[in-house]
Amino acid sequence: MKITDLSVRRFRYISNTVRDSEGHGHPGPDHEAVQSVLTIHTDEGVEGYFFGSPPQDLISSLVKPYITGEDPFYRERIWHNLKERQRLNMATMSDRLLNAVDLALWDLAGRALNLPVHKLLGATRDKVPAYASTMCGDDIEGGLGTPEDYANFAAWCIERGYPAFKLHTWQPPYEGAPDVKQDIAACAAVREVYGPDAHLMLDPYHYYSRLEALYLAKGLEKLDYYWMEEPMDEHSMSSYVWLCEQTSLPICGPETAEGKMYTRAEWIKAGACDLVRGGVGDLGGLTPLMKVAHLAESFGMRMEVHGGGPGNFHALCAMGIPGQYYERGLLHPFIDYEQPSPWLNRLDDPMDEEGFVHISQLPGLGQDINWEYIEANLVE
Ligand code: LLH
Ligand code: MG
Repeated sequence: MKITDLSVRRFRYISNTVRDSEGHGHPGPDHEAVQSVLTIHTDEGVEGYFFGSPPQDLISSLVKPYITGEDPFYRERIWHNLKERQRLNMATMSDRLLNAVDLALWDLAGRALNLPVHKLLGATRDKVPAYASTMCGDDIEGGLGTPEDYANFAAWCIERGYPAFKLHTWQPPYEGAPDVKQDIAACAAVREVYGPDAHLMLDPYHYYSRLEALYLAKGLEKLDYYWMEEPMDEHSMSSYVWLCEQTSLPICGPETAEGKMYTRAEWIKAGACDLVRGGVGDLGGLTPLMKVAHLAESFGMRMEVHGGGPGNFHALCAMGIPGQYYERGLLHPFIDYEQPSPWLNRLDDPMDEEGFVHISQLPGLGQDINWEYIEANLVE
């Protein structure tokens, strides 16, 4: 089989999420937005898909020349070739671009062999417990504006079945943010609601100082939190070593630091994290995510996968030392997460009443795509 072409189709949909000036998502009025789907075509008619593709011009100029004519089953070779081209194309050839191509190739392989991706990888399970992962704090009345709002939302999440809960707290541009005392107040309010035994996590503002991060860690030790992620700029690995040496609270990272599996190896070696982190989007695909999962396993460490979506979910269903939770969200009292995106016929991560998300058994990434919707809403 040979790759013959890569194409990107764009289509309209109605979104209820808006971005603040720092790029964080929050609920907002319904408005028209555009989604895109990358298709990898082959000479045998089998295709692979990825939603959220970078634009066609980047795919055409940076990817197409290098992978047209390749056998799509040579994912590892393709990924390495693209990774090595990043060096002279830093500004344009992002890990997110690599992720789009890599996931479309995994999808294609699964469709060609009629197997879901977790079974191609070597599956360990078909369901994973989820934690409720909130959007970042806001100033919306009845939203996520106060510690009490987080407590009220936590009560709703318990009812829905989530066994665990992670707060993303307030960040600029919200007035008064960031504020470590307000973060701890919100974490205390959620502990109160979830009770003493539940697993609770915090993901605060990402640019606190060392002393602010330590203040948070000490507060969370008292509240018996399960982990904290990314309280400081992850480019300063020494700051994370410093933090880990002074707290018994598990520190989970790195999440957004560049450098794929190489960075994760350095963090493990330096003692900069207790739980390893990364997702398909951060690392450049499922191919490198599985390398990091195996790296973590080799050091007897758990890897907690960043973010949801089919690539991350299939990885979680194929890990030796399993990541404990699937990150479901981002959630908010005013967003109906149970409603599938209009281009899908069903959710990628349906959750039962006990808080388990169940992996799709459809071939490839397992998405049930509504092509009729996509065709009817194409943007020229
Ligand atoms: O900053 C945000 O919007 C969130 O932190 C987001 O990146 C989220 O995906 C995350 O960090 N999850 O762990
Ligand atoms: Mg995070």
